[in-house]
Amino acid sequence: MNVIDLETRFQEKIDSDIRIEPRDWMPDNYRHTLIRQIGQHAHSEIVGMLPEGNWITRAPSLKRKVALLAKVQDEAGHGLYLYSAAETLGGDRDHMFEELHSGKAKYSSIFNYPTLTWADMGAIGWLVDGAAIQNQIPLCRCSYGPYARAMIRVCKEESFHQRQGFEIMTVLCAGTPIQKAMAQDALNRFWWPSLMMFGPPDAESTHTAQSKKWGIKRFTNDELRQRFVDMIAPQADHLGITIPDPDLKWNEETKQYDFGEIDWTEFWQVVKGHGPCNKDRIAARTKAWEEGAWVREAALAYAEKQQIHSTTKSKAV
Ligand code: BYC
Repeated sequence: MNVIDLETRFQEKIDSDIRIEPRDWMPDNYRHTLIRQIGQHAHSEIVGMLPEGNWITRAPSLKRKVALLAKVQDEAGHGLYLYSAAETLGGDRDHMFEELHSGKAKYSSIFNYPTLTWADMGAIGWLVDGAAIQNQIPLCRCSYGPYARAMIRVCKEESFHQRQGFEIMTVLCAGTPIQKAMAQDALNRFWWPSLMMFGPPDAESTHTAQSKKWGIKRFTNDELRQRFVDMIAPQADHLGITIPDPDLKWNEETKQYDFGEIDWTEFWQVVKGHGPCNKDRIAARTKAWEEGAWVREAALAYAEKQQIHSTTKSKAV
């Protein structure tokens, strides 16, 4: 079969909602697009542990500490599933780490903002995990099997995280005036960066059209961003805090919220490595990688020893 026939058959499978599995034929660019997106997603989970990890020792009670610790551990787990999913496509894990540490690989812009108060843990759970769910639920129907299956468990855990964040915000908003002000301040700082998580506007998105054709993305960046605004606006009303956007208002005709212009210059600055915490995040990951070298060496030595042991045993049988 020639490449054109293979591509036609591949697209027919996608159009009939038949999953693509690791051993199936796929166009090179489909493979590269997935390795890129899954790799960036994995890095986002791993770097995403840092702003929250910053608060584990300062969580206000044992209960809060345990819950935050579990959330950060879940994120490590998501990163590991995702690196494994990228490996099923031929992605090389060490190479992906090298790209992260050299600043070449992207990860979500949101994690380059600092977490200044405990209320930021509420805002991240509520908004950042809320945005992650909007973006990732459609990925459970992604055309590539291992990515779609990984997303099912990730989404279950993310929705638990979002509830946890909303509960922190609920307690703060029902607390003292100072606590409520902290919640408002966290919303003020995380609102616009959360909207940026969905990526550039559709008109400027380089990959959306092809990724939709291939069933990797089911919705555009702007469609998902709009759903997020529509979900969060009533929740902010319920909490009694104000979204920092004077243009945000319900539109009776479209049955959606209209909202203000996003600062795309800020977005691209952060994506290109010039956000408030980019350098700290990369430095923290590089340090962890270097300090973990002995663990990787020990695990490798153990695996090699086990392999020699099982080969000798099977020869004896
Ligand atoms: N930040 O053509 P576009 C999480 C890049 S983790 C940085 O629209 P695409 C969580 C984009 O990569 C959240 N870069 O791209 C973890 C592309 O650059 P390249 C992460 C961004 O791929 C812990 C260029 O801009 N979620 O949820 O079609 C705790 C053009 O964009 C960003 C995922 O990764 C950004 N915000 O769409 C809590 C989900 N946006 O590669 C929560 C999976 C865009 O050409 N990923 N760029 O150099 C996706 O769904 C898609 O990759 C995106 C972007 C919607 C993010």
